[in-house]
Amino acid sequence: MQIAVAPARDDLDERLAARGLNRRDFLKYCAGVAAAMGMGPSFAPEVARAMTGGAGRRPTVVYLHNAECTGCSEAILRASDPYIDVLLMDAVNMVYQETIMAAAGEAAEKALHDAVNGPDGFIAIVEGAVPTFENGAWGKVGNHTMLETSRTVLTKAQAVIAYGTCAAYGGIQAAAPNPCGAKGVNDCFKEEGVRAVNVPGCPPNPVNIVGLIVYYLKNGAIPELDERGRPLMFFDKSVHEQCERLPHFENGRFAQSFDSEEARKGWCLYNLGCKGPSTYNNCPKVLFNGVNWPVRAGHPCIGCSEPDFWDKMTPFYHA
Ligand code: FSX
Ligand code: SF4
Ligand code: F3S
Repeated sequence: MQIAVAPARDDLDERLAARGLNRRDFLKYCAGVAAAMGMGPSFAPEVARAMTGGAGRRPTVVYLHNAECTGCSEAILRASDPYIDVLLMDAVNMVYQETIMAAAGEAAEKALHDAVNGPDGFIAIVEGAVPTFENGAWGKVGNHTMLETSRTVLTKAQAVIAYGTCAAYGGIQAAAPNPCGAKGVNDCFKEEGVRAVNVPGCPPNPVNIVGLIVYYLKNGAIPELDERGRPLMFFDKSVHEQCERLPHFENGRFAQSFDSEEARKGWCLYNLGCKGPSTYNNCPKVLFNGVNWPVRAGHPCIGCSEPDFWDKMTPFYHA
């Protein structure tokens, strides 16, 4: 289903000033989002326009929380850049988000009901896995099971984004022995017609969901996905291929312990358990908060954006 896109407005400076933001810093952030999307710096003004509502109508967004640690929301809310607030407030109409919304009780329930049954449609973002055993009794919000609410909301959404590895593939809840029958969104609702775009990571990099929403706003459609439902523009390369320690790997220079001089000198962490060669994500290129990523900080990649990484990528350490 397509999302309507209206012509761009051109009052970026005014809209930024209204939020007390500096144009130069904002455009720098937008250039980072453009780079993550595989575009050059000249695309930054397009990103800026989309993020400040210039791409047209503001789609209604419903954001559900299922079984998870809320680290995905935290990654957004604690981001060093304030611009996600801009996106959420200016470019989309976020009507339901259990972590940050002011409404509670019946008012919150009504906001959700109205959005889901409104004439203009909506985008759903899901965080967390869906508990399925015993008819979903293992997870409830507002006295409705997560299974029931997710089914009602996601089957009506124009587009669904599974944000974080738990929503995408089940994550830690689905790790053996998976006592609540947790499943990722597509696994749970594919037969009911739901086709979620997966933005995995535990937590995901917020730049990837910003880039995805910008793409939606500009194109009115979802980008090309890999066989695991992830946008290729963010997940087409392995962590290993983009890693700054790769020259050490290629020359056989492997750190043998975390506290070694070799580890500090930036030698490869493969012998300490690094799963970068079998993990697809853009961490080395995009960085978290534009500052760092696990392997640069001296920690092996544990494969957090891959399905079943708690079972398939363990043990995480070989030290
Ligand atoms: Fe999962 Fe998100 Fe990991 Fe946590 O909610 S992807 S456990 S960072 O927070 O879903
Ligand atoms: Fe690959 Fe990990 Fe070594 Fe980097 S540290 S080169 S990702 S194995
Ligand atoms: Fe996750 Fe590996 Fe990136 S653990 S954060 S995919 S470096």
